[in-house]
Amino acid sequence: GLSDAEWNHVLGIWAKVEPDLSAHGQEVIVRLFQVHPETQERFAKFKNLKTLDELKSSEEVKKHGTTVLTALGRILKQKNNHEPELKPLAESHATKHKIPVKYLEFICDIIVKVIAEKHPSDFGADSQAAMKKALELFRNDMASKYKEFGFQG
Ligand code: HE6
Repeated sequence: GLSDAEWNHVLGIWAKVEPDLSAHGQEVIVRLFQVHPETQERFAKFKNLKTLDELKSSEEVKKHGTTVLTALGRILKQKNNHEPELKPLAESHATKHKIPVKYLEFICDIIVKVIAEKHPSDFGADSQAAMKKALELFRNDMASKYKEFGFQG
């Protein structure tokens, strides 16, 4: 797990993200689809978006980015006790969407990069290290829940 100091870093930077959650979420989803196009194919509703311009101007993409970061923020705020929030997310992503753990790693890396770009002076080395650790914990726990739902990830 993370120390109290590490959680303070994580929740401190998250408090800077939250006032503009939808812009962060939009950037994360657009970047995910650009860098890892195979992830976009998992979304029936985004198959029609072909160009970067279309992705950037899609209200649906923005809305989905907000949904994803809202769910992630709720999990981070539980610190090490995220089981009740994590379980339904793991269930839907394992059994319904069938999203490999590798894709979770992709999005987590992008989240760190987007926060670093948008908050250069508030997201120092300690803070970045803490966020990476929290996202690793999230992914590892998603992976073990996946297995409980019979998905090898
Ligand atoms: Fe997904 N997702 N997701 N997801 N998701 C979500 C929260 C998805 C995610 C990583 C989702 C995904 C494919 C997520 C999804 C629907 C992810 C919520 C709250 C919902 C919802 O309630 O609609 C992470 C890290 C978090 C917190 C891929 C690919 C990745 C990497 C759908 C295809 C699909 C869907 O609804 O179809």
